[in-house]
Amino acid sequence: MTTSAHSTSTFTTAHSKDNNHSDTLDALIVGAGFAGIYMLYKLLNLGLKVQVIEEGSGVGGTWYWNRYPGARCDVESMEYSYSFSKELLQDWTWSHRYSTQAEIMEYANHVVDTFGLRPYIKFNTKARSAHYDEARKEWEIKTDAGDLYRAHYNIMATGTLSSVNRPRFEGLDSFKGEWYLTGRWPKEGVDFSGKRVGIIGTGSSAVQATPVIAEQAGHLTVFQRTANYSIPARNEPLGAEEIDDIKANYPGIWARATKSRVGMGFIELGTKGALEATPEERELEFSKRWAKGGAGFGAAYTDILSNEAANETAAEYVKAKIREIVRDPITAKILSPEITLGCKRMCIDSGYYEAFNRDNVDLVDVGSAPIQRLVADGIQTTDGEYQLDIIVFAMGFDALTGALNAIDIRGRSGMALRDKWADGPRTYLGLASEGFPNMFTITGPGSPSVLSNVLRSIEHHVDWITDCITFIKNSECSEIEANFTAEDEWTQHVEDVAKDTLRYKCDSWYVGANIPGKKRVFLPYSGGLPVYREKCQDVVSKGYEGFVVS
Ligand code: N01
Repeated sequence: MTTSAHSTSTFTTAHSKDNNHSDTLDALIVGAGFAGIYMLYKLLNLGLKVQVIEEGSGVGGTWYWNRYPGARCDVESMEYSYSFSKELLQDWTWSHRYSTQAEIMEYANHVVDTFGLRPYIKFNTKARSAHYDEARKEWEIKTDAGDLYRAHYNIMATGTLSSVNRPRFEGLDSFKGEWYLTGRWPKEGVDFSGKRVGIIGTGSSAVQATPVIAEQAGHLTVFQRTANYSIPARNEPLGAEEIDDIKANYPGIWARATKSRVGMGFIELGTKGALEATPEERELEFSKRWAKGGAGFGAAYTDILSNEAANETAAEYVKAKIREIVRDPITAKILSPEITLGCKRMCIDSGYYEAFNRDNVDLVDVGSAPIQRLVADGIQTTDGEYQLDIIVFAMGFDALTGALNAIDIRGRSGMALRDKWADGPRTYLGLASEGFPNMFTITGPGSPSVLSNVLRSIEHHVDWITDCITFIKNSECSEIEANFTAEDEWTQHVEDVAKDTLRYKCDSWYVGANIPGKKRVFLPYSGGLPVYREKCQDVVSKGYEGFVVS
């Protein structure tokens, strides 16, 4: 039990600690983020022998590493929460509409300690390889710490946005100042006071970090390659009445989330196309959503992500807001996106555009004058040199496949997952891949994952995997594996559904375009959570159709 001010009680779990990694485990889980934590909870409650290994020294996954200034949730905290335990929902109280990274970490630790999960997690332990031993029908997992685990099931809870896109700039070693990655932020924090700071990137991480660093630094230069859209969060403390109301209505909220394409019960989804509304109606609707803040802005109309003209109406609204907020017209113009709204994930900010009105903040357009190299004193672009003491790289992640491909995963006949996925990930439902029996990927490529409130997708996958393992156990079988045809059809389906969305055409991490050399493939499933859940349920109802159970 933590000493968290958010928590008022302890409740129970029914399992005992009995893990020794020299014995064969029922399951080895890689990663102690939100997926790994819940998977551990479920499997322990099945009475299985389970071990989690985690690279960090604490739980929280991507939240553990992304402790950059301003890091916050951009899904409302009251629903960026586990829904599996009624007691937990009542026991925990979030302080703000969008909570800080620190509070999310408190929550993750609270869950782990409340359910007695910590003894089953080995920290500072990075998975190096996972090889399937066909004769023993077991996975052999080796770690950087020199451990060897054998496990019947190998469950990858490695996260979707966890493998950092590291800077590859020429001259990085010659830079005399300090540099940091938002996705690997030092625990002790960074002192920006009086410093000349540069931040590279203008995605969600940079959009959150910029206003906070601007307040601390002597001077901040934002290096923007592509302008993206950002919607104000309108973050504020949650009132007692609002909290009580939400807590009393959780069943309804989860029911709505289950029916929502994006797994969010709080977001009011528009019911008609943008072009069906008059310009006055649209202005009213966008203004209402802009004033409310958050991701609901993009859900104003049904066709914003499928129809260029509809998209343009929302995009124009945001660009007008940028012109209204940012006093310098040249800066406002550079900040105005030329891309389709939502094709790169929209950002949610607290004072991002306003930060450019500060005297100590400059914007540099490295889209038109690219960064050439880092030099001893800063950054050199084709336009000139910028003198810096600190550089912050907010350049995102090798999304969905990066963390899996970083591990030497080998299935039948020594086949390497990264070779099999060289032309893009091939999965069945984003949960499994042919040739890799008894291996599951929580929120893997080909599942809704990042196109939803990821907590809902995690819970869905973990519940599905738990039911599947129970089925295998009860049927006295020992292996489950996706079959080639089912995987082929699903992989094609993921691509086909994506083609109908505007996101398909744009260069973003959704298609791997942010990583040099990464094959361009639409990574998550864009058919929506309800359709996806139905498909997963259908597979089960038909006796795990598309899987070979032996
Ligand atoms: O990463 P990004 P992020 N030279 O990939 C730029 C989630 N998230 O960490 O667009 C110059 O979005 C790149 O430019 P461009 C959320 O899902 C959630 O910010 O490729 N610039 C871009 O501007 C989000 O979508 C929260 O031209 C370079 C930036 O770096 C996802 O994580 C908070 C460059 C990268 O933006 C990723 O967000 C934070 C180069 N060589 C993140 N290389 C929540 O609040 C890259 N860039 C929950």
